[in-house]
Amino acid sequence: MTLPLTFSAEVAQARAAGTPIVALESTIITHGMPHPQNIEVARAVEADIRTAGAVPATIAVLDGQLHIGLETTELDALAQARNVAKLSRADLAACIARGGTGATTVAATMIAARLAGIAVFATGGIGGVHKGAEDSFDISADLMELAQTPVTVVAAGAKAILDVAKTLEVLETQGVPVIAVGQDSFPAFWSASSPLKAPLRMDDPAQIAKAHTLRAALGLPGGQLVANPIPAEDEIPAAEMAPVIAQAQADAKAHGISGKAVTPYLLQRIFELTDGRSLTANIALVRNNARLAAGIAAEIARQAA
Ligand code: PSU
Ligand code: MN
Repeated sequence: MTLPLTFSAEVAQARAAGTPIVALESTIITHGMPHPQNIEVARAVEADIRTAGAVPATIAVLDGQLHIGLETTELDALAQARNVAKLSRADLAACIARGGTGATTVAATMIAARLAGIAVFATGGIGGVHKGAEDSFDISADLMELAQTPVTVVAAGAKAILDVAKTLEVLETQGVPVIAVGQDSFPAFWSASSPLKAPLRMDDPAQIAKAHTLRAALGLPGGQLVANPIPAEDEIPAAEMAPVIAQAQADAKAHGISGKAVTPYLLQRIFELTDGRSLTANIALVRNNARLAAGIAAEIARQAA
């Protein structure tokens, strides 16, 4: 059986020419941000990657085809579409089998990136262990994906809506390298730092690229989590975010939100409670991650040549 893979014209050309490619997820577009900011961000992030000398590959399932890179019209349509499925590891094959359309999470984007030979992927924040997971068992499949799929994921840490300490514990158990960039502390998404120290620190993209390649050479499965703090001028201090997060969580509980709906609900509620400031910070950190990811992808390509 041949996989129904479709490459955008730009990605097909980059693959032929050996230009570094950076994968991008689509759940952040369909479930993580409101329209029209979502399409503006999606376009800006792609442009940032091109400016940095790499080619963006936004990943999604459209009518049963796994797309590696979206054409402009496809990206526009996805950003406006309603009721798009959120696809993680468990959902990818079923969506393709049905001829459906869905946006890929971090886990599903990693799977697609590996299939396409893309080593580096930029996003906002990974999913993780939710607060209260000891009762809900809500742990994102993103963590187990990092343990088994060899893609380096650049994120601004884990969203502070999660139990970040437990998230780091699961990543350690799963053998996932968690590498902070430019600081010792693990970043907290909207805030540049957290009270938690990251297990590893590397400030040089070339070293991160080398570690990526060395994992494969050592026969280790899985990827790396590169934790890139939001630029200081764009952050919302953790003390300001804490009550907002608590309020959003209480609202989620009161409304009985569960499963896949939890993360999108919390992000939307936090957007409302901060009068949009959370989104402004979110945009800044994703673009910052895209630039670093392009640098790491270029180094991986250079070191392989
Ligand atoms: N980070 C964001 N916005 C998002 C997400 C992460 O800034 O929308 C999405 C990612 O796609 C991530 C997913 O993989 O949330 C995690 O969802 P869950 O907790 O249901 O696994
Ligand atoms: Mn979950």
